[in-house]
This record gives sequence, C-alpha cells and structure tokens, in this order.
Amino acid sequence: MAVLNVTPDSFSDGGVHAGVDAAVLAGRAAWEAGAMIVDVGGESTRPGATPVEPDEERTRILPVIERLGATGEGLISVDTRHAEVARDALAAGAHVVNDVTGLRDPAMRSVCAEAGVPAVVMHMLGEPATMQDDPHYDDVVLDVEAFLLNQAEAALRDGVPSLLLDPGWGFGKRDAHNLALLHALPRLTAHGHPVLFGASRKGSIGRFSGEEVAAKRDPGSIALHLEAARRGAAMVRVHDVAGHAQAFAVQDAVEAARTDRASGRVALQGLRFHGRHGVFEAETRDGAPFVVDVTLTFPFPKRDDVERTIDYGAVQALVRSEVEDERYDLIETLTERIGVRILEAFPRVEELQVRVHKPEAPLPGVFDDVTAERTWRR
Ligand code: HH2
Repeated sequence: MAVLNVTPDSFSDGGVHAGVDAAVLAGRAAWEAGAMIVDVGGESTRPGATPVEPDEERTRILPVIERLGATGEGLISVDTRHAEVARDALAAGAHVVNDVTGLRDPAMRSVCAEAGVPAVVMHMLGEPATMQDDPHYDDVVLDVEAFLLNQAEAALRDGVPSLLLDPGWGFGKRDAHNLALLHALPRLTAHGHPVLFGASRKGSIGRFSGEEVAAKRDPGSIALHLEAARRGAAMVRVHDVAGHAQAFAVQDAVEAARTDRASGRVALQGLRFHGRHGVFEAETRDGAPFVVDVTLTFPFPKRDDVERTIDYGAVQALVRSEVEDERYDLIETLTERIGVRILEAFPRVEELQVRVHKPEAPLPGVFDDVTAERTWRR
C-alpha cells in the first residue's frame, strides 16, 4: 500500500504532491513500482496535527481519486476518518476505506457496507492532537487486539464485507508499545483477517537510528516492514514503494531457497525379517528374527509425486535383501551395509539413521533386545 498524501502538513511527504497533476503522477508511479493499493489521504494524522474539515479534505482528494480511478491501473484506498468523505471518495473511484479511527463511527460502517467495499480497521489511542502525550495500556497487545476484534465484529455485523486489521504503529503508543505489537503480529494474524502494518518513516525509526529527517528513514522502514511480513503481516503501508518492492523480492528469493532446502524425515519402523546373521553355527542354520528401523532425512518434494521423493517401498526392499539374502557375523556389519546401500541408492538422503534389533540374540538370561545403530550425515 503506497502512501499518497495530498496535504500541506504530512510529517514526511507534506506538500510534496501539491497539485492534482503531481499527485496523480505519484500514484501511477507507485502502482508501476509494485504497489497494489494507493492510499490517498487529505488529512495528516501525525501527532499534534490540526484536524481538517471534511469539505477541505474533499477538495484535496476527490480530484486525485477521480483521475487515478479513471486510469484503471490499480486499486485506491481513501485514508479518512470522516464517513461523508469516504462516501464521496468511493463514488469518485476509491475501492477501499482506510480509517485510522477503526470504524468507530457507525456511519463509516454503513458507508462501507452500502458500497460493499473492504475497510481497514486501525487502532489509535485518543486523538492525533494529543495521542502521544502519555499513552498507557494495561497490556498493549491484549488491549489493541480486543479493540480490533470488537470493531471488526461490529463492522461485519453492519455488513462491511471484509476487513484488514492494523495495530496502528505510532498512534498513541510509545516505542515499547509499537515493538510489542510488532512481536505480537502472529497473534493478531490468527483471527482470520489480513493484517496491515504501517511504520513508514515514523518517529520511532528516528529514535532507533538517530535519523532526524523523516524522508531519509526508508531503510529503517524497510527493516521494520520485513520483520512485520516475517511475522505474518499481509500488507505494509509505505512511502518508498520501489525500495520495498526490491527488499521484498530479495526476501522472497531467500525464502524460496529455504523452502528448497527444508528437509523432513520419513521413518520406517519395525521392519521384520528372518536373517541368518551371527557367529554361532545354529544361527546360520536356523536363522532368527531381525528388526530394522530406518530414518531418512531429505528435502520433501514440492509436488505430490512419488517420482520426486524417496519411495519407502524401495527402501524396504533394499533392507530386506541385505537382511535375508546376505549373511554377516556381526549386527554392526549388517547395520553398516544397510546404511551404505541406502546412501548409494538414494542420493537425496541428507541424514540417515539405521538401527538393527536382534531380539532373539543368543544370550543367557532375560533381556529385551540387542541393537546396533549408526547415523550418517552428508
Ligand atoms: N499511518 C498514517 C496514516 N494513515 N493508516 C493506516 N491504516 N495505518 C497507518 O499506520 C497509518 C495510516 C500516518 O502516516 P502518514 O500518512 O505518512 O502521515 P500523515 O498522517 O502525517 O499524513
């Protein structure tokens, strides 16, 4: 989600897109650079911001939304807390409502429900003018989660078709609160609604890094957003679309490679055969039961296709031929031979464990089992 503020006073891009032409160009460039949604806002909600009247907000954003919508090049969300502004923005071509007040106003829920559009439910403690004065929570994660779920329930009940939840980085939160919510994203994502996360260029990045100029905080924003995505955020709200697109492409490549190598284990346990291994003549003559356990570690196939994996039937056949067709004095040798043959036959095996049981070994006295075991890694 690309930030497109058509405001004179936004904390990082205020005044940058003055004029409809400049804003439309910036929105189209954001789609081109990889944004799925361009989020058009006409009121700054930075800490201490002065509220903007709905009429003024409309004057700022509607021409931009109309022109962007007419291109048909991508999705548009409207970043507003005023139901009447949201309604007009949707009529002008917006597809999603992004409400930093979390759809607290029932009229906002009705507007989204009537238009049949998804909405972003964001958490904010208090009002922008004073929210950073002294924010307090009993438990920030539980409090924010409860608010978001409560609002989501109200919105769904009122007919809003679908929602994104946003913990609201920097909206009435200290740095420790923001970070606790970042760490808690796996919990917030578990409720079935995609989570949006927006830390782009915000003040805490300045405090973490010492960078005082908001427009120079894109590297820190990318770092936080990669962490958010790793914890399950479905979407991030950013100023620097191209930079984020590059970072996410690299993260995708890294993840894809990890999946390639992600190995699993298949175990064959208690394979029973009749063998003639042992140093005594009676053992060779009469034979005895041998039980074999094999554990194979290898990269699991990406497709449901036996040709692309290790066929455990073939492993069993190989073990059977070593136990029944060969004869060794020692179960250590038998164990070793089974392992070597599996490694030769199945190059995909990364790690192998073979255990041979000889439960009727010729021992006096009472015992459960005699085993030999070996592990190979390559
Ligand atoms: N942050 C801002 C505005 N809208 N919406 C959502 N869902 N999540 C956010 O984190 C969020 C938001 C504040 O950032 P910005 O738009 O860059 O600045 P300003 O409010 O000064 O225009």
